[in-house]
Amino acid sequence: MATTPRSTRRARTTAPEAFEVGPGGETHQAVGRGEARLTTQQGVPIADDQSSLTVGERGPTLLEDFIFREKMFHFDHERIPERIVHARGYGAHGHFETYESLTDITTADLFQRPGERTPVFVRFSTVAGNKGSFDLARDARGFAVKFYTQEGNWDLVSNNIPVFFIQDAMKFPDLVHSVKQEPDRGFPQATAAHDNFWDFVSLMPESTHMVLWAMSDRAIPRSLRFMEGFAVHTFRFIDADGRSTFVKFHWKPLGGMQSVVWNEAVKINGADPDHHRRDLWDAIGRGDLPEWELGIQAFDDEFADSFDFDVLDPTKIIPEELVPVRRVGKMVLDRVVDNFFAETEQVAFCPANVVPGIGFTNDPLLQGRLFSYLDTQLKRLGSPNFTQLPINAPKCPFSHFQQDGHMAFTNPKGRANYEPNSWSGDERGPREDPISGYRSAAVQESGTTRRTRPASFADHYSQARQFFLSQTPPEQRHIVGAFVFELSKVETEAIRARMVANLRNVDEDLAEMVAEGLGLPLPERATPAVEPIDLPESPALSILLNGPGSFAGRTLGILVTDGADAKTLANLRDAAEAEGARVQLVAPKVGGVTTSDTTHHPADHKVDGGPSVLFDAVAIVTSEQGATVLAGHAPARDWVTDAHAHCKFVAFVPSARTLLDAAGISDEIDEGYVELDRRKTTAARFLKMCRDLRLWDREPEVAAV
Ligand code: HDE
Repeated sequence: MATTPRSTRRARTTAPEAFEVGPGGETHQAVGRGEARLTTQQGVPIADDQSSLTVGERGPTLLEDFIFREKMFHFDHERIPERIVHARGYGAHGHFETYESLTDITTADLFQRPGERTPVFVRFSTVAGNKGSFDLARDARGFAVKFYTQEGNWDLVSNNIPVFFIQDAMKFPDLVHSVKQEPDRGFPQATAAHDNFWDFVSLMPESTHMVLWAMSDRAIPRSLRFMEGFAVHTFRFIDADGRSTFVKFHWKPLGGMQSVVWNEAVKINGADPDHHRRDLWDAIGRGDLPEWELGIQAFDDEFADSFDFDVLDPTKIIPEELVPVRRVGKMVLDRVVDNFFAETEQVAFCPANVVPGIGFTNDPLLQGRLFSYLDTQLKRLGSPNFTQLPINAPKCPFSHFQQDGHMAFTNPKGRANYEPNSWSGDERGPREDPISGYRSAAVQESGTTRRTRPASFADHYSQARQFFLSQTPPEQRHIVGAFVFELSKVETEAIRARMVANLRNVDEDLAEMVAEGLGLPLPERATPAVEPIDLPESPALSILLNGPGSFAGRTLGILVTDGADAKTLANLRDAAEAEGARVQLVAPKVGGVTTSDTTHHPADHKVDGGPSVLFDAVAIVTSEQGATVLAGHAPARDWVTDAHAHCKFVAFVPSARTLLDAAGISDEIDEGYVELDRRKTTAARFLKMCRDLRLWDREPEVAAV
């Protein structure tokens, strides 16, 4: 066979083509790998990358081996400090489309023209865990969005919980120290279930509201695609006349909200620690694009003055029933990253990155954040020029006199590096823009300097109570279960008792159930700074009352064996596709199975690699013989008992009863089960049933949850 000579087969190596423009208009530094010749960083072609340079066959390595030294030197410096919080994250690109013009309340350029698209980059994260921790930790999720607008970058750095643990940035280092691993032993990580965290929050009544959210299913989302986002603080919109309107920002997932149950989260973390990032990657890859609407709650001083709570207090929400959320645009994530490090790791968000038309308030937590993020980026990214990294650089023209420093890539030409200057033409450099340049809201301030909390921040329990009472019974059960689980990991009984004493101010039943679950005598009620009041329930706070009503974007896991009925399997696949859902096959061997019609189907997982916790609903399509084999296989029995215990909808062929028997659940078959026959309508009925996501009525019956 004729072979191409090596020298012509390989692409000629050229100097790295510095920057390449991506589909979203962003720039990547392109170092082509494909067919290129392997070189050093200096561009020197490498003949042998397998062995270092030694004296003789078994002799010492030579210091002159610049190829080895360069490779090892660079490797030694590959890591940068992980984020002090939100270390574990995952990012994706997309765009934001404006629905309607908001010219009446803001000059923010991205909100002026309906239909206009602004590129975005989003990074989701957990808060407490280190970079290598697991995705399904019980934790708030970061939801940071960078809008590359035509008037500069706007970072909306949000969480999936609308309130925060503390009211003043001064307490942030204490909060974070308490939740992260304990300093003497270096564990536990990625969990708040330990003494230091509960010691801190039980001494800080202001954290109670957020603690309730953190113990709810909001803290264990099924997918990053199925959770809300909130910017927490009250911000300002500023109009062309400098007038400002208060605004709170919300993200509403168009896929509907959904969470998992705790027992499931624990198992997902073992089965697939990357569950959320894989889910996002897969969804974008298959074109099932995640979407959120951006909502605003806009209000004026009059509302702020009449509201029961201080709109500057970040431990409070404004119920949606009081100020409805107006949906002003839609974000679609349509592209995964090319390089995790360059984009997800190096992206630098900062709440101080606002654009003309958006401003701050005096929320003391927000004011502290305005300092912290820039400061931490310098430490993490090592140079004030991190803004020049392609993921951080604006996509609109920018021009300033800041210069030099480590790794300065965009270096202006010309003489002037100051202003005012009297140079002209290309020499003069940029000038201020008094018309459309950034202007802060004109706000009158006066007062005596002091360290204090305003009296208007003093009610720490009423909204926590409102949150608890607004939940459906299964959600309330989950909150109780979460408190019992977390506090049972606390070794010091006095801390458990102090927390339950606080909970008595939220709801007596809640406190009693938690005390009972801990085997703790009910402690005296903690004395609140302000007696809580009863607020109207807010249905918007429940996940289950705001479910998707659809199985679209969800995954049906089908347990299959050789000899399974081909028609039943095809019916399920068709019904799932019609519903917009995805199917994954789980088989005894990942090589797959051969169905009754002799068709071979590769599997997505083998049984213990694809436990049912990875799916939203399950089906069992086995042959008689296959079911008998699975019945003797512990992971297969767990597969069905877990699906049952996690209240999932289950479809099964009659022959699968052998497996259900062995798993001990044949007597517990309820209205969440569908026995499959060979009719398309039965499969369709099952998929329709799955729109409810879970059969919560089963929950009280199953001890495992
Ligand atoms: Fe952050 N936060 N934070 N935070 N935060 C950081 O900045 C901080 C707070 C949030 O994906 C850090 O670049 C202080 C609230 C997200 O890169 C740091 C206070 C909310 C992310 C920091 C808060 C957030 C961060 C760590 C209280 C919801 C990840 C690394 C005064 C509205 C962004 C970094 C990403 C990251 C400080 C409270 C959201 C240390 C001081 C409230 C989503 O600067």
